[in-house]
Amino acid sequence: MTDLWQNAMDHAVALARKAGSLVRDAVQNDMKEKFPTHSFIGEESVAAGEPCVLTDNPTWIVDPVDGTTNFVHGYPFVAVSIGFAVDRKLEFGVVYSCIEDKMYTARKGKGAFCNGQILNVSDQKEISQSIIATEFGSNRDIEVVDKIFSSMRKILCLPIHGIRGVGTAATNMCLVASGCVEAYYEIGIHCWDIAAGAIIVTEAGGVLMDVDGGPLDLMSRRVVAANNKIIAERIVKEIDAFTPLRDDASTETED
Ligand code: LIP
Repeated sequence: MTDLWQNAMDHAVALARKAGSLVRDAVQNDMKEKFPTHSFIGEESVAAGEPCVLTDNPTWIVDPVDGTTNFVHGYPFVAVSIGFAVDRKLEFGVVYSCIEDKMYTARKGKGAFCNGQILNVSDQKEISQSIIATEFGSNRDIEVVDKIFSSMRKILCLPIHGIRGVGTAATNMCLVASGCVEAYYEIGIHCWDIAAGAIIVTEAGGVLMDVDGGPLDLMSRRVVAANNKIIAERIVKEIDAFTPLRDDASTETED
């Protein structure tokens, strides 16, 4: 019996690996062939030592598997996240929540959609009636963990209706765009986790900002995405902000 389950698990791991590499190849290689003059920022390419710098050149910002931990454990929220920026501004975003088979899309000035249905953020203005999404992230440094808990504690006790998080930043942002949660915030994410979701949120009528209330900086690894400014600014007041190493820290170029 033990061997039988071990076989099943080995099969699941092999299947997951196959699916992951299919997605990776499709997203990265196909795009490089089709748009050879475009720039490319992706989780895997940056891990392989390629630069992570946003220039005016048309740039694909891609996470083939957002929710890697979910993917490995079979937790059913995994997304393909593809953002596209020109002149450092997002033009469109596509997030495919694979297990749910939900295709979220948004193009600048043209609205946001899920499987073709238009998306609108929630119209809730009362923080006490809101659900807020966030994540614990992957940093296990005790000071960082304390700040994450302290922010959550303060936000929970405002009070709010609840805290949620599905383990993928891209999907959390699409849930803001869908009106299911009022806001999502996180410190420690990367540009490829949030680029596509960012334009999906704004095209659904939402707002983006930094965790200190300033404008969102895609490379800063900090984000607040909310249905409106009132909710976003209320959350910002409770966040114990910290500053992770920027995504472009080692590759910054002069303008
Ligand atoms: C993950 C995010 C998740 C966040 C993790 C990580 P990955 O992306 O989507 O929400 O909490 O810190 O960045 O690594 O699965 O692509």
